[in-house]
Amino acid sequence: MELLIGNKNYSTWSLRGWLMLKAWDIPFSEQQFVLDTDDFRAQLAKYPQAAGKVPLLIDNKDGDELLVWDSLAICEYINEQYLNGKGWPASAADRARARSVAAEMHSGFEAIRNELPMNLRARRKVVLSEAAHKNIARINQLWNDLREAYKAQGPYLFGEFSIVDVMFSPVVFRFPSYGITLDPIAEEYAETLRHHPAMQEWLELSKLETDIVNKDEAGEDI
Ligand SMILES: N[C@@H](CCC(=O)N[C@@H](CS)C(=O)NCC(=O)O)C(=O)O
Repeated sequence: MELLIGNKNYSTWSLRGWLMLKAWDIPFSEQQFVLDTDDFRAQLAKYPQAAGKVPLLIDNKDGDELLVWDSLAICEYINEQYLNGKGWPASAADRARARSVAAEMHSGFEAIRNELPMNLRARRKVVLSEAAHKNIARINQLWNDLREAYKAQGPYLFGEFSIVDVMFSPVVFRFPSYGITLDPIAEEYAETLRHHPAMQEWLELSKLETDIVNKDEAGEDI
């Protein structure tokens, strides 16, 4: 399999696709492009049936090239084809809850996305809107509630590492850049996810990058 991704410093959606494969040790090769450049657009234009965005997963199966775009679709595909369903919790009730949380993350939190772009190398001060404060409070509440409910089963949101953690992976990387801390239980979870070996690998690789993507630079240096 091949995964097309953007800059590790900035590309939240790329991180999800990459983490989904890395966390479960699924072999793949990666091609990385610099976001917001002509080269990026030209490379993605080679796959007209996809969305022109990263991550884009290409699975070469029996001579056929299967394209999967959109980070959540990639998670579902990997879960179904390579993990025998292990990407979601085991019980139907927990799966329903996990899918609700993953979908809420995937389709919402617009204010955080706009005002706190992932920028791993930055340490910045930002003035947040009320909508962003509400997004942060909702995440704080979700993480506290889930940790409370599943703490006996492991350190992640549903106990064992799952697609829900993959979906929140960029969020735990975003907050330290802007000095945002949560309640102790939620913060402990964020720290656990940041220290997952695959997250640390992404972070280390991001430090080798020097490209600047202006639209993802927010706030003032501290
Ligand atoms: N819903 C998509 C969003 C993907 C997305 O917006 N990717 C950004 C990179 S973080 C991108 O490719 N932007 C390039 C562009 O829009 O030209 C997903 O979940 O994968």
